[in-house]
Amino acid sequence: MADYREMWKELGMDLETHDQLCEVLPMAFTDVYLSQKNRPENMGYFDFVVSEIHGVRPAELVQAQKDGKKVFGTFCVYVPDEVIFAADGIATGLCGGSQFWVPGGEKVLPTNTCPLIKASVGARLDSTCPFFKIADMYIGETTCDGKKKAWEILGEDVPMYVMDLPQMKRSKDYKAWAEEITELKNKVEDFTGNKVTAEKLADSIKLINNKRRALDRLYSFRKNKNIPISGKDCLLISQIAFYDDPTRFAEMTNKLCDELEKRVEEGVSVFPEGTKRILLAGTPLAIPNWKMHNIIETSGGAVVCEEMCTGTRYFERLVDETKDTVEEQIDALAERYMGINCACFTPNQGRIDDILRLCKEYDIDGVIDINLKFCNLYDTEGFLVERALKEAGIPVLGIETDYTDSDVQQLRTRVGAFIEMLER
Ligand code: BJ8
Repeated sequence: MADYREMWKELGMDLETHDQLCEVLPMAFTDVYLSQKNRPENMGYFDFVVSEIHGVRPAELVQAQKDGKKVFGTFCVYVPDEVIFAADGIATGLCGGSQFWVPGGEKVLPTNTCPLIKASVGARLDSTCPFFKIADMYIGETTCDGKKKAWEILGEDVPMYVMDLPQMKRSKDYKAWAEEITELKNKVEDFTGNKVTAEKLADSIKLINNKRRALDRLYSFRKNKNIPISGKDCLLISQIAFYDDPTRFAEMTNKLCDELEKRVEEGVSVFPEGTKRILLAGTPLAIPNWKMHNIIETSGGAVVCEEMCTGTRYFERLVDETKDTVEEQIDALAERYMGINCACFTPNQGRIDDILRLCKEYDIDGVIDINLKFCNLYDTEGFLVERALKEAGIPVLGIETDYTDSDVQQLRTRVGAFIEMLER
């Protein structure tokens, strides 16, 4: 990584502790990623972004702030980035995916909080992540209890705005979410000093839809019998999607897709014939959480789809681009975002239908249902998900894990045995 110490210092980061993170991350990346054979050449861009993870994009954000822009940190795929970009703001995902930050979160949160929340709070309070220091405002949401309470703690440290997400999907809930999006628009307009016009919102709807189209295209190649890209690489791209510049991200993902198109024509696969096709369902895998993909893909499986927020929940379905008043555009946003099926909704049959549909589309041999430890929502919903899969005759393995490496050997044994029993 180039030298960004001056920037980190100016951001008020704890440089000494941050150095420790900078030492371990490249090793983990080399072990998990660079050891793969026959990777697409155009993964080079994404490798570069990760190798400079705390440098290159943060430097762009700092420059944007010097040019008068505001940066908004988000934690959930229900928060509509379109509104932020339409006010000339920049949205960046902030979810923490490293055990490195968990002890910092545990200083203020109960131990039995999910690692994603603990890592996110720890990254901010310990000042060891530039993204958390750069964001001028955080946008939280009322999804799970852990997050709701974490916002109150983070809100003492940084301006925090919380969107009230409905927990059911009746027509009045769609209306309520449209109202919340309108209030977000007002807040963002106040904070940036920029008006969200219909023209600007139309542009940002296209901007974010293009990112979704690129990811959808990427995922479509994984439906092939010959799989031209590993699940690990696709996960990395999904994770980068949350914080990279959206225009450049879509461009680089499409460039990679052009290469994958050729690979498919030539019948290139990064996995040997007969490798079992796995769908991962469940809680999100925030960067740099590559643990499960690495275990599966070094145990005779190929991850070909993630029914996760770092996966299909992030990009499936576009926002209607044909509306031309702000009010109609906000309704279109509400419609698209309320179509996401997170376990925080009740009832949530839509998510089970999604998983069954994805199993068909991606020709799945087995599903691994992953739950981040202490996520009560996905853990409880796991019962219904796993029952539906069994009824459909699709083998499923439920796994609960966290960000530590302490269960890797045990998981390897369980995943290995599961893949072994899958028939083709
Ligand atoms: S839309 S999955 S990003 S809420 S894993 S913090 S739910 S205790 S991350 Fe999520 Fe939005 Fe839903 Fe997606 Fe809470 Fe569960 Fe932790 Fe979670």
